[in-house]
Amino acid sequence: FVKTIAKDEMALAKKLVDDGQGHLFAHWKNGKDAKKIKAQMATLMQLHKSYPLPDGLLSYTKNARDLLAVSKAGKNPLEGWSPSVPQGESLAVGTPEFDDFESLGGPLLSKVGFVLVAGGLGERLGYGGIKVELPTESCTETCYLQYYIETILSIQQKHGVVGKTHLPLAIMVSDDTYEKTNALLKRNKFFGMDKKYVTLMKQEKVAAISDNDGKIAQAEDDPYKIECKPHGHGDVHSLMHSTGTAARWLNAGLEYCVFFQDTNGLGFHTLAASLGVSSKLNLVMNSLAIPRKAKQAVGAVCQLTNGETKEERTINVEYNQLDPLLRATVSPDGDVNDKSTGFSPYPGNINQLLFSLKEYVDNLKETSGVMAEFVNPKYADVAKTVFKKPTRLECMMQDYPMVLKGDDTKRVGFTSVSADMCFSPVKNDTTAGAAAQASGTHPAVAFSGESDQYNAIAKIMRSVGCKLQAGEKKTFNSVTMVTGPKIVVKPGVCCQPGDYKATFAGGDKIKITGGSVLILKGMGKVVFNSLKLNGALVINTGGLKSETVFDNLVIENKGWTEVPAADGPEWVKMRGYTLDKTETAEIICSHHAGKPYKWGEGSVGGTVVEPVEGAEEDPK
Ligand code: UGB
Repeated sequence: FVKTIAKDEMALAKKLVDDGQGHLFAHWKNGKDAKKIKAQMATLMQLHKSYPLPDGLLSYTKNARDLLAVSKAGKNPLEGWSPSVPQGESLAVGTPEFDDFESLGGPLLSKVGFVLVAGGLGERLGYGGIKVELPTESCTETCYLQYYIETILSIQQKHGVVGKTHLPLAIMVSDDTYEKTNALLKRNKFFGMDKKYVTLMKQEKVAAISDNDGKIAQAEDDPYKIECKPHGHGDVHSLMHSTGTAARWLNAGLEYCVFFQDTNGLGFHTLAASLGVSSKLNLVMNSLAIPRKAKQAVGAVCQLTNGETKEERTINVEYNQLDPLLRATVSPDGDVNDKSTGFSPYPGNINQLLFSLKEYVDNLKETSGVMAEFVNPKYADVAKTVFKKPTRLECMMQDYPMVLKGDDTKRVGFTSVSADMCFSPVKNDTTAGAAAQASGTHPAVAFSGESDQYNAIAKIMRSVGCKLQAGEKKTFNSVTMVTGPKIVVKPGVCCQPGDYKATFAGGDKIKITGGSVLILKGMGKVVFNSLKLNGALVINTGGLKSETVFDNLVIENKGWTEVPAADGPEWVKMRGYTLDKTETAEIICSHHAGKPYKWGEGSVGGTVVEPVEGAEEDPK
């Protein structure tokens, strides 16, 4: 085969044979199938080079053998460790404590780099495209990626930036998501973001393993093809290192970076407050968390103390490992609620992670960002010698505290906020979502993601005194949610809960019925001293220079309602409804020579109203 494959490929093939992978080459026949042999070696080289340890594929198969031996022996990886509640803050929106942390973190917003992990295919959701292209809600049909970028741009425009840089966004993609993510960005001109500040980092797959000896799996129908599988979101740390992204951000003057998931429309309401907690507690890693119900299928953030070495680690313990750990140590009843609170004492991990950038970059230099791996084979026999199908090693981004050293191990904590304010992912298809809701857990479908977004804004508005009626509960695709009032406030108008007080200054003079729709777009400043809304109102607040004060606005029209929809685009079918926009009042604010525009008295039905004078620049 000397003529067919390159020198370095031959060297790798020899090493693999010594590693017990002779089966990968057993079908080769000299002088035949040169093209297929080349393609197979290209895949093996790629797997070899992309694995972030020095011996590449050989390190991978060694790790696989070690972890599979532990799994076969049924050893508990947490043996010897005892859990307790870690340091952190539990906060509620609308309390002085939340406001204090938000004020402390507010000035740090302009020092954050954003990291979106979007390499997952979303198999549980069963959507044909990429998840970040899905609309967050049906009122404005803003997709997730646009929503994230709008948030970053709004923070940048309102809070300024450090030095000469812009607030950057890094997106981890995979073979499954790269092309569509890139095309979505290009088609939409990066949603207004300067493309210089968007970095796409591609994670590579790893080889599937077919037995306890770490044998690399071949595709069933073609021995020249290597079966490959995703390695998990833990790859994001080695990519932040190998692409130089984390170091570049630190050099540009940023101080924090936040990691977030592909479909969570609530993730950023708590960013300033979390930054406040990170700053006050001097944390290197801060997990945004939710109060966790015992046995809920989310991991628990625990402080683990080793009985022998007294070593301490604050880390996520996955829910399936938590119950046995608690039974073996501090709680004979296992994973149960604290009677006084009705919740598990351990905060629930939602995988939104805030890092202090300096320590992060220092640690990446030492560890290259390589996370500890785990393996989860499904065995076909009791002796655990045969797998039902090939398995692979995986790693998770929340396992980062395992690679911390020295005092940094003590600087890990959490910020817990109720889930309705910070976590509503879209992960399940309609059948799984309905089953989840029937069993008492959150459905995590497109309809719930949408309703939770409206309800979170309504909750913030109520916390500043506004009188909002609760909307009707409706059922679509067997999932039931409160559907109103439907309120969308673009981050350019209000980004953090603390911004709402000034916007809805009238407090209880803001009255909105449960079936109403209120949409505030743009980047302008608006102040409502009084608003009565029964219908649909869309206000384009204009650009940064616009300032409009509504003293007494009364809107009464037929508004918008859901109508069941079994057909249409995939994102509509996932919800089971579409919006009938029957009648809308629309106001377009513009800039009035530096003076706030006073709306004064005004009663509007379903017409389009434009305060004239002063052209407004497009916010983007
Ligand atoms: N992701 C990648 O970018 N690459 C990958 O290889 C895999 C995923 P899932 P998961 O939210 O309740 C996590 O699949 O892994 C991205 C936590 O581990 O939606 O099952 C993917 O695109 C768990 O502790 O979640 O579980 C997405 O953006 C709990 O917090 C993100 O990673 C759980 O999320 C999450 O991927 C949860």
